[in-house]
Amino acid sequence: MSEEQIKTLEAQFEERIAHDEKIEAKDWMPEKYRKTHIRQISQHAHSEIIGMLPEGNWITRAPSLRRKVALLAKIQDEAGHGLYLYSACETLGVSRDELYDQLHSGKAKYSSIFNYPTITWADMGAIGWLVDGAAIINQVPLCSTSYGPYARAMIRVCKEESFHQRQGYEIMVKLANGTPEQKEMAQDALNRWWWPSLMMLGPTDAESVHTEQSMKWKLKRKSNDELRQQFIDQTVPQADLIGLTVPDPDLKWNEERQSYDFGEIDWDEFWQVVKGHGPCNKERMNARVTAWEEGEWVRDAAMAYAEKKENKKINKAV
Ligand code: BYC
Repeated sequence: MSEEQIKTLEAQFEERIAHDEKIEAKDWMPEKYRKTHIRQISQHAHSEIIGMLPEGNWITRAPSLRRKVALLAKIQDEAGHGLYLYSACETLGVSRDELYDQLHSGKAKYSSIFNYPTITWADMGAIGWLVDGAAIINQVPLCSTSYGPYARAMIRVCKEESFHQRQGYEIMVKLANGTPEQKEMAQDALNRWWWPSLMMLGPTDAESVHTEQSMKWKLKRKSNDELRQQFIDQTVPQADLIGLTVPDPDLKWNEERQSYDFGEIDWDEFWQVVKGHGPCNKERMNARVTAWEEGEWVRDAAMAYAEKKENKKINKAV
């Protein structure tokens, strides 16, 4: 293709983005747009898959049958989210095997939040309330992202995430209204998950390398700092309502801005976790790679069965 032709296609592409038209898999798109989407969608898919592990740790120890069923369903939803997202990513011309390989070799990123331990039952409440809460705030704008397959996957994901958030908050409400020990457990979980949840929304706008371009392409519809502020403003009143204290001495309602001012985030901790040095990075990767290797016979058996069925069909047709 000549340079002139590419320029024309680029101009048409920008025009479509400006008119909020969805870009579909078979449409022409700039190579950088395709690569940026593969990066973000695959990181998102990996986060859903690795995100099952901290909660999976509590399935056998859920305090009642009702809690166990709800937790199992939530984790299963996350597996589903990972699969929709891998499928959306594949429409951009990358294979599922390549994506898994990037995750298992440690080349691909996944959300920092899943590298923290889940040490009490209250952590199941805190994850649903705070982590899924932050995820919804980040993902609702993604429902109107410019790439069609990603936007459509996000609509379904968001519907399920809002149940997850309520499930988590309900656990926190119960614990906060329980015995002093239970309330203390809820407060301890909030203390440990609050700051990592703020970090999960990504580096500050000043530090974010991709935001500017991603906003132009309408991949991102809001910046990391805007989403973080929205999360804080939404979540602090929820903590107040159940008598828990957000662990930030600098948190203060700002009458003028009609928003909360908040304390300094420890960005060194964030980057350490992103670089693989968080409390559970190694444990998460080991668990994932082991599950993948030990599941090989299941994949092989499914493939053998599918091939056998296919051969039968062909033989019948002949
Ligand atoms: N953790 O320029 P920036 C869930 C990286 S799953 C690790 O701001 P961008 C759930 C970033 O990748 C939730 N790395 O990037 C599941 C970039 O590095 P690369 C996951 C992070 O993309 C189970 C560099 O830092 N949600 O909901 O414009 C149970 C510079 O950042 C993180 C999604 O994935 C992080 N937290 O903005 C419960 C949503 N933050 O790629 C819940 C989709 C940044 O250049 N993703 N980095 O090597 C997004 O919206 C955006 O990718 C982000 C980051 C806001 C996360």
